[in-house]
Amino acid sequence: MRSYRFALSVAGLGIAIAAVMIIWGVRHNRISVSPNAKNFQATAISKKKKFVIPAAPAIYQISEAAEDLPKMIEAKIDPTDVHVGDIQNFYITLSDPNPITSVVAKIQTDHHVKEVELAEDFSQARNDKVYKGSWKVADTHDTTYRTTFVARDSKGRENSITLAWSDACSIPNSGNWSISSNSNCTLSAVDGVDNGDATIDGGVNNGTLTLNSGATFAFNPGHKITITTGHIALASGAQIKETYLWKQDADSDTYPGATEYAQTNDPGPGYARRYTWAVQDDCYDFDANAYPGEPNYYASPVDFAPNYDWNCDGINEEQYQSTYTPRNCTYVDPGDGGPAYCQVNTPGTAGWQTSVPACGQTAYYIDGQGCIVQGTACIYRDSFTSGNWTQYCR
Ligand SMILES: [Ca+2]
Ligand SMILES: [Ca+2]
Ligand SMILES: [Ca+2]
Repeated sequence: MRSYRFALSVAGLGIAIAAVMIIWGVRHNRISVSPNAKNFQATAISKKKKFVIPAAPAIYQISEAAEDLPKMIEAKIDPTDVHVGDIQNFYITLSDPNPITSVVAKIQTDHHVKEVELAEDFSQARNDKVYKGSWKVADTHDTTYRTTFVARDSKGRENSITLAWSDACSIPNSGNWSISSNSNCTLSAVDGVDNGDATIDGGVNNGTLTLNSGATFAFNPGHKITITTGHIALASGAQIKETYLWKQDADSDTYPGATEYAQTNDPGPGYARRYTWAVQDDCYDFDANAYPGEPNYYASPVDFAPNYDWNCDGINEEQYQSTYTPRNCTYVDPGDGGPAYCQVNTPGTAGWQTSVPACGQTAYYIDGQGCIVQGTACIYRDSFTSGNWTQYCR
C-alpha cells in the first residue's frame, strides 16, 4: 500500500483534474392530491444522459501502487467510440522483470463480454513491452461499456485495469470517498472530493478511476488521494488538482446545478463550496419551481416535452393515472305508493373516460357519476366537475 500525496508527489509531474364529496361522487383537488400507490404508474422520461466517450484514439497514463506487477504504464484504445462493424485496437504498455505470459483485453458491451488476446508488438523499440490486439465490434454500448486489461507473468502474478465509460462515480458532496463502492468509474468533467480524502482501492476488482480529456479531479488542500489496489488512468488533457469545488444555485431554490467549478476563489453570487449544498442537485437550475421534492403538478413541461419532471426524481409522474369505473344502479319501485328511486349497487370511481392522457394532454375526465330516475329506469349523469381536463405532471 502506498499513499500518494498528489500535491507533493505528482504536482511536479504537471498533473494539475409536487375531496370534496358531492352528491355525484368524489372530486379531486388538481394540485394537492397524490395518486394512491395502487394506481401509481409513472412514466420514465427519456432524458438519460449518454455517457461520455472520448474522441479517438485515447491514451491513458496509469498510476498504481508500486508493487503491482506486471506494472501497467500506459493504455491506448483506438478508436474509443465505436459502432458495430468497426475494428477497435488495443495497446497496453507493461513493465515486469519476469517474462509476461499472457495479456488479455475483456471488452464488456451491452450484452456480451468479448475476450481478445494481445500479442507483443516487437516493432516498438523500447524497454517496456507493448502488447496489442484488435476486435471487430459486434455489439452496442448504450448502457454498458468498459474494457479490462489483464496481464500475467511467469511468477503467476496478475494485474488488471478497467477503463470504463458507463460507470458513475457517485462521489458524495461532502466527505471521504472510496472507489470500491463503485469498483470503476469515469469522469469527463469537473468532480472530486470536498472536505474529504479519496481512496482508489477498488476492492477485489482493482477499481480504476478513469479521467477523460477535459476531466478535473479536485481534492482540497490538507486532504489526499491514496492509491492502494486500484488505478488512476489519466488521459491527455485530464488533470488532478489540489483546490476547492464550487456549485451555483442560479434560480435560488436552495438546490445547486450539477455543474462544478474547481478553483481556489469563490466564483461569485450564488456559488458556494460543494460540501455546503443539499444532498441532491437541482434537475433544472433555471426555474425555482423545479427542484427535488417539489409537491405540485404542472400542465407545462419543465423545459420542453417530454420532460415534466418537476420534482427531479427522473420520472414523469402523472397526477391522475386511472380510467373511471362506472357507477351501477338498479331502478326500484317500492310498490307502496312511495316514489321510485335508484339503488346504488357500486358507486364507481373517478377517472379518465377512455385512456390516461400523457402529460400536458387533455381528455375527458369523469370526476363522479350519479344515477337518477327517468320514467321506469335509471339514467347516469356525469358530475358538473367532469369535463375536459389536462393531465398535470411532476
Ligand atoms: Ca437551483
Ligand atoms: Ca430549480
Ligand atoms: Ca418526477
